[in-house]
Amino acid sequence: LELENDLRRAVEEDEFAVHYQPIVNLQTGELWGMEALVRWDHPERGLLDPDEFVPVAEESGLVVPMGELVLEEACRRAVVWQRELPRTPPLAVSVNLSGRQLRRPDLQDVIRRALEESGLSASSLGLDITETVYIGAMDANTAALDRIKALGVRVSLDDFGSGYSSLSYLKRLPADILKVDKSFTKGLGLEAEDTAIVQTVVDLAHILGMEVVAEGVEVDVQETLLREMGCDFGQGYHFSRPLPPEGALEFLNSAY
Ligand code: G
Ligand code: G
Ligand code: NA
Repeated sequence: LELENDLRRAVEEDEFAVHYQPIVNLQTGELWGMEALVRWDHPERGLLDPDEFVPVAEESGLVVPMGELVLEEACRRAVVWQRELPRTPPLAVSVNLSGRQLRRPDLQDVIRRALEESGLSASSLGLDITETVYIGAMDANTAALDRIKALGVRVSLDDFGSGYSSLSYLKRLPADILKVDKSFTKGLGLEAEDTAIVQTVVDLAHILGMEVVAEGVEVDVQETLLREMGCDFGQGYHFSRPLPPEGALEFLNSAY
């Protein structure tokens, strides 16, 4: 409860920081975009990772105003980066959406406002929803995702394969991108099963018209195998840890 009260204040005072993890185009080697990852700059405890407060934010509903702050910050930041480093295609940014945010009737308005106020083009924004959230209420979530896709933003299914899911939902999933859970990336080149699963997911996603991001790329051999498999994008410590905005700008400068 103390944490919840602290979190309420954090939302009022905007004590959040947003870090950014690069996502790389594996086929060209170019930087493709950045994933926004929230941190809490707690006045006494210092910088906290999401696992220390996102569960409480979820339970209390504070994840809704928190998520709005993160979305607004990420859109503003992406516009600054795109201005400083113009290129084609423009740098993409993606933001995590909680189940609570997805179920809000005003979500479409919140996203539209964040785009308008920042001047970011909808095609530069991606929204990530975790697989377990999606399959928890598939009909309602499909409708919600259709509404936000109508704005022109990209939708990604996050942590694909991490839950007890069935492949049948992919038929109805209105996502542009599948993000393969890092537990599969881990075994690439080491476990024949993981290698086969990732290859199959890449092929299946492509047949269904989606692109694929491999999460948790940590070593060179994983990057090489993923490229050979035709995986579109990679994200992980091999490329970069999540970086504060200044560090992300340095990464951007060095990647261009
Ligand atoms: O940053 P880190 O790698 O520790 O992130 C851990 C998890 O926290 C991520 O998998 C992501 O699902 C969640 N997370 C990070 N940022 C946000 C955010 O802005 N909103 C929500 N709802 N979850 C986030
Ligand atoms: O849940 P989500 O996939 O959105 O969050 C990404 C999480 O994974 C963050 O906590 C981030 O710090 C972590 N992460 C990012 N890259 C790597 C990696 O290469 N290896 C591992 N083990 N974790 C990673
Ligand atoms: Na994510």
